[in-house]
Amino acid sequence: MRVTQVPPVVLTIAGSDPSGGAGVQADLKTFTVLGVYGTAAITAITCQNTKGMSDYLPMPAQLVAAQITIVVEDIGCAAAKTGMLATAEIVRTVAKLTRELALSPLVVDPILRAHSGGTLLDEEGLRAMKDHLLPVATVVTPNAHEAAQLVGFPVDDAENAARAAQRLLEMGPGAVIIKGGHLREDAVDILVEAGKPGPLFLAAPRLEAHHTHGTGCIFSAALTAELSKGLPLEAAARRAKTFVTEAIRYGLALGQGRGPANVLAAGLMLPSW
Ligand code: PXL
Repeated sequence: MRVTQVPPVVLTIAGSDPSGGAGVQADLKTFTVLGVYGTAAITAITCQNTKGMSDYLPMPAQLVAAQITIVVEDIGCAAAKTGMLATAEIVRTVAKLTRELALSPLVVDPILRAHSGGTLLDEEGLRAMKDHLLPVATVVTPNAHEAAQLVGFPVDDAENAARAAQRLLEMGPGAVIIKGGHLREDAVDILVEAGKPGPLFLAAPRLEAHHTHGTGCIFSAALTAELSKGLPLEAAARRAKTFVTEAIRYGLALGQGRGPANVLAAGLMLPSW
């Protein structure tokens, strides 16, 4: 008899990007390349390509809840992440289900705006994120712009990013990683963890890259995949950073705008994972 070992099951709760570079599509590709089994609850259908987003339709919150529940009750969940949540009601529903279904570890990628500028979560959603979702997150992974909106002061260098990370930690998540891609200097990520001395600075050279569509989603998906394998947070964060750096280095010149970062190349560059 052949015995097949099953990989860890991971869940993404995020929006669909039909161009395949960000959102649920990026998450599932990243999960697959990193050797975990991806499941997905869709929060919104976006209409976008490499040039920008023209429209989106949020799903009813109860349909998001039903997707999560039917999957997790059947095949379980070794780790989960949230991406675009679209409405305050979806944010509150996901927070409630996180408690009820004991979704853990939970990576919260607090998507607020599209790269092209459109709002993906409004003011009420931001409030719900702070009040309900951050307190149940294992780790929250904002970029500098998202961190600034969450804390209410500018975040544009390592010093104020470290202060913002500490402020976000006080909102209740187990840890905070502020991604350095939008800071003025090197692409240094800042990690603070509750109960540990910090902050920790995770450095990487800044790449002159154009094809970067989906990098935020790829980082948080890779982090979720590595956490699902049982890695401690710092080790998982270092791997996720290396993974997304390689995906950016080999970004794909697809479409007429910003092409997608390349998770397949990243997986091939890091085969021992
Ligand atoms: O990169 C943020 C993001 C996340 N999820 C979806 C998106 C975008 C940006 O456009 O479309 C579905």
